[in-house]
This record gives sequence, C-alpha cells and structure tokens, in this order.
Amino acid sequence: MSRRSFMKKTAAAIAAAAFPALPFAIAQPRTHRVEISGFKFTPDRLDVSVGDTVTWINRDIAPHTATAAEGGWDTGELVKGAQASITVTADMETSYFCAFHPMMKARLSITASDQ
Ligand SMILES: [Cu+2]
Repeated sequence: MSRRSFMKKTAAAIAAAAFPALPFAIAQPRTHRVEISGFKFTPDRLDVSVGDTVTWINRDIAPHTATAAEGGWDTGELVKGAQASITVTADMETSYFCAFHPMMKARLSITASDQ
C-alpha cells in the first residue's frame, strides 16, 4: 500500500470513528431551476427544503414574474433571458403566480425535515 493511500484510509477511519452514525443526514442546500416558457412554470410543483435556492429563468419574449400569492416574496419583472433567485425559508408562501398573467400558477412544496 502506498503511503498516500494509507493516509487516505487512515483519514477515513478516523472520520468514521469520530462521527459514528450521525443521527441525522446533513443535507446540503440545493439549487432548483424553474423555467418559464410558453406562459408556464416548469416544473409547476417543486419539492424544496429550507435553505435551498430556487432560480426562475424566463425563456419567453413576454416578461413574467414569480410572485407569492399573498405577496410575501417576488422575483420582480423578469424580461426574456433574465433570472432571479429566492432562498427557501420555513415560513415562506408556497403558492405563486405571475403578476402579469395571473392564470400562470405554480407551487413549491417545502419539506422541513432538516429542522
Ligand atoms: Cu407572466
């Protein structure tokens, strides 16, 4: 065994001993992408966790927004090719629509399993 691979194995063994079976999984925040195209949010149902980031990108020529149903958050106007991101919080509104085209509706589904 090379010294390098011995060191690698040793480090792994130390880590395993120092952190035996963590009682919870440490979830890394993820970035989700919602495409706005053809006057639709895709996907229109998105599973997210607290701490994740959701990025909306407008592929249409028409401007759109992603605006919380009760106005709690808003990407503001997104012209063609523009994008905006929102960080998921535990108490944020999950239903949203386009302020310019209120028939465009979508929803986030927040899983708060990691606290
Ligand atoms: Cu719109």
